[in-house]
Amino acid sequence: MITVHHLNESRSQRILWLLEELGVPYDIQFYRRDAHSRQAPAELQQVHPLGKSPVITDDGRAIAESGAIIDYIVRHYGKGRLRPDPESLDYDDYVHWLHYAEGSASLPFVILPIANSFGKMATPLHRRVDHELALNLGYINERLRGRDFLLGGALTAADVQMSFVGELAATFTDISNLPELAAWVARFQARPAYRKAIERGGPYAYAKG
Ligand SMILES: N[C@@H](CCC(=O)N[C@@H](CS)C(=O)NCC(=O)O)C(=O)O
Repeated sequence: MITVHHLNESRSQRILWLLEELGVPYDIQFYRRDAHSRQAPAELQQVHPLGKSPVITDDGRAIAESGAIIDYIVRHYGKGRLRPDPESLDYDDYVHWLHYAEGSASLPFVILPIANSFGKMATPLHRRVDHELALNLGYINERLRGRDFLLGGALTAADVQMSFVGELAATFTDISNLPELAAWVARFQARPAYRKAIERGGPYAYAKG
């Protein structure tokens, strides 16, 4: 059975959500962030050398990186669900969103708190971060125009992977001028499987409502 090594208030929440959407049984091993530094406890390094979350273990193997974990779960347990046909053009888009989430879209959110901690000294950095946020969030908003989910009318695992970016945007930026993005976050957060994953994973500040 899959074990999700789950750090509170973290990207591993979306792995719990994916497993709930697929109805795949799983165990959770809980880890708590240090209250001051927000870092993961050292025990997580015994599961995977990077010591980050999410990590899953399955059949004696540890798999790290959200995108790789999502791809693994969909391939091994999805039975063709939550992804387009691999022979279709949509599949290329699906792979784009799976990689884009952590490859580019989340980067300005990693830099933002660092820039904030430098105060006025970081003004040039802030300008760049603001530019990247506007560029990336605008791109996601446009993609969602006329679509309920990133690939069209139905949720795919690409939405699950991108959900953390949407939640960071809704939490740390003003998305009132990005109505498609705001509606998408509200739409996926209302799903029963999403709510169930929070019941199992514990408090999650990025969940609204
Ligand atoms: N790109 C990685 C990011 C992993 C990551 O940085 N996870 C954060 C939680 S959201 C973490 O473990 N932070 C605690 C730490 O760095 O000690 C992924 O998507 O899996």
